[in-house]
Amino acid sequence: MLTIYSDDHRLHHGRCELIDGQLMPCFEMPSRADHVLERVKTRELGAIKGPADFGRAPLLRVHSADYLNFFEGAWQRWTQLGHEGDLLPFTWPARTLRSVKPTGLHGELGYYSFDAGAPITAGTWQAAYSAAQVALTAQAAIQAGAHSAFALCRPPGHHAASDVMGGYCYLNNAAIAAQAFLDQGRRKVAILDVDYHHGNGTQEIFYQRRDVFFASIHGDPQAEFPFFLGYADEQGEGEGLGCNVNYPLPAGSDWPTWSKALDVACERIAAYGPDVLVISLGVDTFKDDPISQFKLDSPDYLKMGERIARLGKPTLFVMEGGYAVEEIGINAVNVLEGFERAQQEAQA
Ligand code: Q9C
Ligand code: ZN
Repeated sequence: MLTIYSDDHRLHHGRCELIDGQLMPCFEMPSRADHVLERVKTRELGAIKGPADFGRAPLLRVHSADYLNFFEGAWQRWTQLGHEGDLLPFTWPARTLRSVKPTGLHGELGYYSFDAGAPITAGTWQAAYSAAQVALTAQAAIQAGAHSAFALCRPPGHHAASDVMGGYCYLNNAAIAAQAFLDQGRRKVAILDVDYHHGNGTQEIFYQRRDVFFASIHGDPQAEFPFFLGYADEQGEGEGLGCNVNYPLPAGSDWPTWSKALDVACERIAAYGPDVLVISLGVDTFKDDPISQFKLDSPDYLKMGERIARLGKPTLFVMEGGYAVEEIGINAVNVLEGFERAQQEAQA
């Protein structure tokens, strides 16, 4: 399987995040991608290539122009105000306030974010821009005939909505790639989000659409981030009604429980009949993940890849979360190897 990767991810290195009342070093750190890349190499998964540059146009198909302009320019505004630490939001237009867009930097940042988990640093825009190009380059390989490809994206993307950042995410790499498939002639795309957290950004982007089916298996938002989206009764709206499906699972869920949800999700995807599949590949479902509560073990990821392969669709894997840094490479690449093994057996 081809892997697309860019060193630009290193340009994004947030300093800290607030966890249980403590400022902690960001869990979403550069070594995550390093470990995945290392495992891709040692397992000889396939060629590793850098991204092409498709420009801003495919990003604008998913994100608003004002959001992209704000994100790109925020760091310079922050340094012009004399600051050098990470730029972090701390006030949001919650229910009792108005969703006006203030002109000052902090007001605008609150308008364009939903939590304090997405710090903007000097290189964040460039890293996120390159991650989107990584996803688009892997998408282009599938469009050119490859059956699968792996976009080793960092920072991740599935919490980023059309004009809101948060949850370590800025640009929705999976959504940008899915939209590119449609813009290049595919009629129906399914996105399966296996990250531990609900893909609220991806859901929002496609909620009223019937050309994209979104399925997510995740920690129950009653008790887990992002708390305010990801419930089982969210089924899509208007034309998109029936094209969104959430599988919230309780803390402690292990492979027997998790894989039942995967089977049901795969059946729904098969019934939808997509031309192509995009996997939001988070491996924070791992038993030793420091911020998550599921109990998947490393061999389970092979089975996950096998089940996905049985859908028989061209498949783009897009890296999302996973914070057990030592095991993130094993777990992510296990999904890809399980997929390839099942795929080769099906062909033989
Ligand atoms: N007490 C992704 O996996 N906050 N984002 C966690 C834990 C945010 C995760 C706080 C988690 C975001 C892409
Ligand atoms: Zn996650």
